[in-house]
Amino acid sequence: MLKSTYKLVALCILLALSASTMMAQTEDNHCVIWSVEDGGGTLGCYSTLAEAIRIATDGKVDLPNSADMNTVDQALKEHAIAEQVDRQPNSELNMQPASSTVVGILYDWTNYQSSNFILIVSDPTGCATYGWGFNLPSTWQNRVESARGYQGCNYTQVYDLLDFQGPTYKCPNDCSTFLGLNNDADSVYVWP
Ligand SMILES: [Ca+2]
Ligand SMILES: [Ca+2]
Repeated sequence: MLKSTYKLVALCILLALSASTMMAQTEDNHCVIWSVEDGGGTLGCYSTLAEAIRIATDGKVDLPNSADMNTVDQALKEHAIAEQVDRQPNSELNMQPASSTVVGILYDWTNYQSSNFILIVSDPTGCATYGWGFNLPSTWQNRVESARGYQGCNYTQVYDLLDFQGPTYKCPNDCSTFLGLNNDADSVYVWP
């Protein structure tokens, strides 16, 4: 009797563990993080790229959840141009900058495929004058393989270790592969 109770408890634990693993796999697909300069906090992970981008841009880039990578890429580029127009001296929106701006997207696989990690900053001018650093959380370390930059961020530099240390590779946009540092980066800098 005791033995079968143990078996039942073990089975329940196993089921609970596999359920949480499956949940983590579906929820961890599209994550959003602030730069080190902005405190480095996370805005969480979302089940679709469109939803993550909506959160990352305060709803300014609002696409259907079915939107693919290329649609999102195009919308972000158009949004960057619109933000530049907004900052013209005569614009009514000039006094209301976005509270978060996407400066880059990292991808789990080469050629901008699979899960992604969205880099945001509080400065709506993005990389207009300087670069931004990001320490990747443990679930995203040694994982990314390609990147695209936005808002004037023309280069992505990956580092093997946290805090921009260790072997590094600086890649111009669009960066379809980090070559020898694929699945190695723990921190990233985006540069003008
Ligand atoms: Ca990977
Ligand atoms: Ca590493």
